[in-house]
Amino acid sequence: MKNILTTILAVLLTWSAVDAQEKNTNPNIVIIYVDDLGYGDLSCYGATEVQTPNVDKLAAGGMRFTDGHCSAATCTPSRFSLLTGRYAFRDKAAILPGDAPMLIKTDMPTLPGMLKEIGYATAVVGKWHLGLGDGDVDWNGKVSPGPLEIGFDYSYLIPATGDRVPCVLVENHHVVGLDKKDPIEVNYKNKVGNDPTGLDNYDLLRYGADREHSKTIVNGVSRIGYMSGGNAARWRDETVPYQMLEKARAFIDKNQDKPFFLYFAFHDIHVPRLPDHRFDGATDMGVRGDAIVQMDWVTGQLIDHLEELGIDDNTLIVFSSDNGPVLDDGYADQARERIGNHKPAGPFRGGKYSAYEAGTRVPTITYWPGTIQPGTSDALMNHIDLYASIAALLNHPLKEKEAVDSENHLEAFLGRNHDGREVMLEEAFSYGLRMGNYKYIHPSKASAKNWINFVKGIDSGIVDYPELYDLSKDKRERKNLASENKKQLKKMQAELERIFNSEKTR
Ligand code: NG6
Ligand code: CA
Repeated sequence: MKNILTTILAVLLTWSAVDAQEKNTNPNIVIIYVDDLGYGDLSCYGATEVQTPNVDKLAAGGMRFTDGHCSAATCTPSRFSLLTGRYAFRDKAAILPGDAPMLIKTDMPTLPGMLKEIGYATAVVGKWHLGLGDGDVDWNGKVSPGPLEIGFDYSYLIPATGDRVPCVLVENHHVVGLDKKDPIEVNYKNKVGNDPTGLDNYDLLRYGADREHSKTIVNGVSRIGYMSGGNAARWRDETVPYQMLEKARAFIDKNQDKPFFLYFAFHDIHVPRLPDHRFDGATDMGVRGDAIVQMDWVTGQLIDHLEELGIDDNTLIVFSSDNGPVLDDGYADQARERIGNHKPAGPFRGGKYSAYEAGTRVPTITYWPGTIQPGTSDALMNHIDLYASIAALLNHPLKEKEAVDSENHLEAFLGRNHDGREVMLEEAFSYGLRMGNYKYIHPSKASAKNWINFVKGIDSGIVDYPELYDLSKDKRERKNLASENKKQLKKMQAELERIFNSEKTR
């Protein structure tokens, strides 16, 4: 009798497993989002001073885009657009302080929310920088709202950036490893507690820093903002990549039998650049180059893991970056001095913060063995379109107010055509607009101009006259055609105006 029952049970279990497999044929989706990685920072995009064999493997086996863009030249707006399919200007998304409230409202449709609705297990592991809490976040209690309130089932986060307090990791709703007897206090205006700051204790620092980055010292590096307490929970920058990798692997393991969405948001190669010592000297460029190699290694570990589980051919990987490159971003880490022959922005003008091409034109690769045929595409692509394109892949209709700026370019993302966008906004401290190979930059009086031009040493694209370039002849945006091609200029100005005044519906 017992044997018969066991057999029946075994048959039932097998049936339900087969049933589950049949239901779950949707591909896994992994977005690997590097921080501040420039167009020229990978060997598959022409770098010679650093080798990135793991990302190169994605490029060689997938589609490598030469005109792929994040939506903005800084982090918060790019991530906002990636997850919501909305241009950042609509919701005034700009670089956030580390104690900012959650930027994505909980009733706003999101990419993870859509995927969850379709039956995906969803996770974000890595840098968040989209705000947490509703205005007075309680780091010692429940940190909410956050990713779990906008469609993620699991989150493991650097709350803002590596250079901003609080320097603790947040898993789901709680700070990891917090000793309640040593509560965290965060203040972006006034000093709290007795921790040394960079301003007063220069001798304790591993790197010199600008004034903004000279507040509370954590792990030998002064940060933006003050914090006290939470000593047991404070991160060690060198270990964070391994912790992220472990959490990502665990999420994949747990959900390998059903479709999952993993948004893996690297902290590398943002400042402070503190790669683990095993990568010391991996390049001749110092920590910025070594952080690229670390990022490449972690990417390789993720790919290996998918292969080991035998799910790589049912997984779409999108690899890209949240904005263009920067060398000196607040710390004296020798990135500028040791750059040598390396060209972080490749052939393009500008970099992070800039309205010129290098602000948003970043490495962009899609990889899906067996489905995407290897190749290179010059289609005009933008991360903001992943939302509508993934919806199309899954035959999921979008609602009227969902992802209003996201266009379906699935065929181009999969390399089946090279059509891409006809018109594209590039958001920075000023605005750029692409129309085919024409590039327009809108006049601006943004006050960030001197800071970007002279402190960061990056051409900001903040100019008080209109600029027009023909990228087919002038990749580096050198010859301003605004006065000789008035017709094109007017057309693009009118289009920009139309975008700014457009309704927030599809
Ligand atoms: C800037 C920081 C910079 C970096 C950036 C955000 C100063 C002077 N500079 O305000 O170091 O943290 O914000 O970078 O504060 S991003 O990649 O997250 O957009
Ligand atoms: Ca960034």
